[in-house]
Amino acid sequence: MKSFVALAAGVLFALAFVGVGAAGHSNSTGLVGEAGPGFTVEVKNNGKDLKTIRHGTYKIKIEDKSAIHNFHLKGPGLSKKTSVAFKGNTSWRITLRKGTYTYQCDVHAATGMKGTFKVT
Ligand SMILES: [Cu+2]
Repeated sequence: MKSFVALAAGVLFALAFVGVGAAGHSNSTGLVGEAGPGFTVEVKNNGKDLKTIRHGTYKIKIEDKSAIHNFHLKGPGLSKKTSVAFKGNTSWRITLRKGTYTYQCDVHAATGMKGTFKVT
């Protein structure tokens, strides 16, 4: 009886853990690239501005919030972008290698609508 209680507690703990993980995912967990609606472009990881990240394969959600901007991510072995006219959400599977990656709006990069992060 004692071991059954322990087992049941373990299963409940595991279920609670999975539940928390799933809830976290719907709350912008992971990488998000955002362009617009103003003249801003950013990449966040779990809600914080991304500065550095380990190399590897990631899923990144792209939120292109304006038809006058696009979101372009480029760096070692990678160049992916939404079109300027596109407005909406999409997601990419990307492989990040060691180095520096730049994200920008191609139309307004020259006026500062860009940023970088490092991959270690
Ligand atoms: Cu722009």
